[in-house]
Amino acid sequence: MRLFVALALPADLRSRLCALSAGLPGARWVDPSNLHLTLRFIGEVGRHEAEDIDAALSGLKGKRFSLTLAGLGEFGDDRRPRQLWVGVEPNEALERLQAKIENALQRAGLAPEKRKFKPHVTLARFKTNPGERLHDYIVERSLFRAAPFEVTEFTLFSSYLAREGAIYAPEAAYPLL
Ligand code: 3AM
Repeated sequence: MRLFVALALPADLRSRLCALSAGLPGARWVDPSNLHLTLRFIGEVGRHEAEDIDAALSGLKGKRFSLTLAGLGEFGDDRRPRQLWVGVEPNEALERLQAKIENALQRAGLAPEKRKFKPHVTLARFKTNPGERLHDYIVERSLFRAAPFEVTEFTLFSSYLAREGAIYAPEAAYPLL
């Protein structure tokens, strides 16, 4: 199975993000039920490895915290934009949780993640390059700020690539105290 660790988002927040998901030609909007904040991409693993990962994450002790989504940005460059995302206000607790997850996964035998953690919620990927429209879209919504929400758990998701696109399923949730 293909796995990743993420924060699931409350329904009202997903609705709020959904309201942003329009008005950009070439955008392939993420399905509202799929909106999430990735903490660690894991990739394809076998059953035993998945069990080790679950055990490592179950043993992790983390604290609840509040998180606010704000601002928009893109990954990629002007010639080839890859992802449109909503950002996160600076959040030490989130960084700490992510570092603990990274540690736990390395103890479970995974190779270290080399890429720096850039917290974001992907809103869209691109079928074609929207060009200037993408820049305008981001600038027009730059003051976007959602209400803070309480992060009380993190989730191990499986990702299944279906013909209609990715289907994400929560496999296990780990409470924060
Ligand atoms: O959270 P976002 O949407 O940015 O793009 C995939 C998605 O990121 C990313 O993992 C998240 C859950 O699927 N992803 C997919 N393949 C990846 C890979 N090989 C990857 N991230 C890193 N390496």
